[in-house]
Amino acid sequence: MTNFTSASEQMNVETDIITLTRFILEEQKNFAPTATGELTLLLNALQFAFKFIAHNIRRAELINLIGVSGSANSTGDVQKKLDVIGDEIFINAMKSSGNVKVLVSEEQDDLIVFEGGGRYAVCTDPIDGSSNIDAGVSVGTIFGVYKLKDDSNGSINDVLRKGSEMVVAGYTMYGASTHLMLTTGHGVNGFTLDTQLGEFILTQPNLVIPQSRAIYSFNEGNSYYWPKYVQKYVEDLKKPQESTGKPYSSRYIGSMVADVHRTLLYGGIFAYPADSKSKNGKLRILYECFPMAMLMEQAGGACVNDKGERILDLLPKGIHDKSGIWMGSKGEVDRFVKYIE
Ligand code: P6P
Repeated sequence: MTNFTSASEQMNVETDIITLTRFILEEQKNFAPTATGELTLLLNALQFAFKFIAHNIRRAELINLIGVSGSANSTGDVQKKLDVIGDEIFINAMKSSGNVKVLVSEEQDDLIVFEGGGRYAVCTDPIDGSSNIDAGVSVGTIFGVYKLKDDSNGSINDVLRKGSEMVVAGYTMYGASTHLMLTTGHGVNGFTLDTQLGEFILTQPNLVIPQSRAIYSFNEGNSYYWPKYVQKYVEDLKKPQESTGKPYSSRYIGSMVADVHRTLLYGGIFAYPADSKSKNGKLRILYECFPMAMLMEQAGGACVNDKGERILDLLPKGIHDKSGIWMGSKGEVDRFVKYIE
């Protein structure tokens, strides 16, 4: 048998790429052969929302750069904030999918219950970190999905549930390129948007977070308000470590999606502690803490609150409830938990 070298190999062209659409269908076949396909349709509606938001973010940056933005554009229309654009795109994509019954958005005070069918509830921060966008910092959409309770026609009881009941979670980060990190409960897979193809392509299959890494990511501007045990923990990170003779590195972007993305890929620990100023912390349980916690655990990491309790076991009482959060490499989270009084 002569060695067959395909033309594409000779031209170094990948001819068997896995798109997100193909990946979702294969997941359905592998893990839910008897599924109705509703979740697959929902994931495709999510995919469209990410593509459209990415398109608008790229456009918004261009518009800002050419100075049309301000409070109104050249034709006098009020310039919509990116948060509002992202929220409207998301609401319309979920509503038109016909598979979403309940939607919780950071931008909406109240729950949205759509007319018609739909067996899923989606919790989202449509554009997290948007205050950073003018500085060119990556922002992102964070999302988590619950399947409606069997006896439910869509109510707040479908989302005031433990994070461990989420069936899908992830984020899409809009930066130099658009990255989607997704879990459906079978590990974490990373996709990159090919803007020419208009497809998310599988680029980081079965992503696993390093077990430990000497990187910490907190806003130390709040350290005056931190409990003593947190201050002690961080102080010890700043000393030369026995194992390496070097202190930890500090990395903080101030956009959760960007900080979590780096932590997933490189390892380390990201935290937004609850403290005497913020009381329950700043990050929202349903659409920031839970989705990121599910991703971290599915990637082999860990995620706890300031008492060391597993974030996914928390039960929110309100759709915008907050929690302190510590997440990342299991070795790093375990080290933090030892300091809790
Ligand atoms: P601080 C962005 O506004 C955000 O909600 C998260 O994306 C980010 O992790 C956090 O707030 C940053 O907050 O207080 O450090 O600026």
